Amino acid sequence: MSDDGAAFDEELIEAARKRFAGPVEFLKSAPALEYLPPAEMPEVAFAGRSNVGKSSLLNALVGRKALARTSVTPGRTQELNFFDVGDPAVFRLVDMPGYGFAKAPKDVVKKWRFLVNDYLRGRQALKRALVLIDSRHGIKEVDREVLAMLDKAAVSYRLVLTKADKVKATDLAEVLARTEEEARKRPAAHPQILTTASETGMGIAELRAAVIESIG
Ligand SMILES: Nc1nc2c(ncn2[C@@H]2O[C@H](COP(=O)(O)OP(=O)(O)O)[C@@H](O)[C@H]2O)c(=O)[nH]1
Ligand SMILES: [Mg+2]
Repeated sequence: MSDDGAAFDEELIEAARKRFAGPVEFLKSAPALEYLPPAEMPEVAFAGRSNVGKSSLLNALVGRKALARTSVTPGRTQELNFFDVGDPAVFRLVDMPGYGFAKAPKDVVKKWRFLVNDYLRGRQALKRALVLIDSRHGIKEVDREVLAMLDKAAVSYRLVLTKADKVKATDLAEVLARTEEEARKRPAAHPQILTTASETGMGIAELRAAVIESIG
């Protein structure tokens, strides 16, 4: 089992903490490609199955209760949400619409695929995607479709386990090992997995560092 904390030095952890303690502001929602903001600074995108804990993780990242809305009705937010970090902004966080919700109508799934594919392809500003995986479930088939999209678009991504507080240590070690093994086989995946829990703050400092590291 890897020690994720060891992957980032103290200086980076501290710089990341400071950066996220500063201003983070909602910029805009893009329901379609023509509404994307200009690609004028680096972007780091967050993706994951609906209910994976993405909104909670974004809120924990910036230390706020309500930057991103938690538990809105799945499928309601079929848009990319952009947040400016820093004032003046130095990079952007992109909250991608959740996928894989059970009752999604076909046209919604199709719209998701088009929007995400359009965004991923040829977005120079996109430095890395963080793909969230529920610690209780590990990588699912629907996640693999998204990972395949990222591999194909050659977008560098890192897998992040969420809700680690919900599983026993032995199960967590097992899901981490399985996830690492799969990441090693995927061309655009970072080999190191982050383990997080918004609920307890586990791995949040490292996640901040991973974001800062990815924008270079
Ligand atoms: N125990 C625990 N619950 C979490 C954690 N993160 C999110 N949740 C819960 O999981 C549900 C879905 O979270 P949300 O952030 O809305 O997921 P999203 O649909 O991916 O944005 C909510 O009920 C959260 O309170 C976590 O780290 N630990
Ligand atoms: Mg959400």
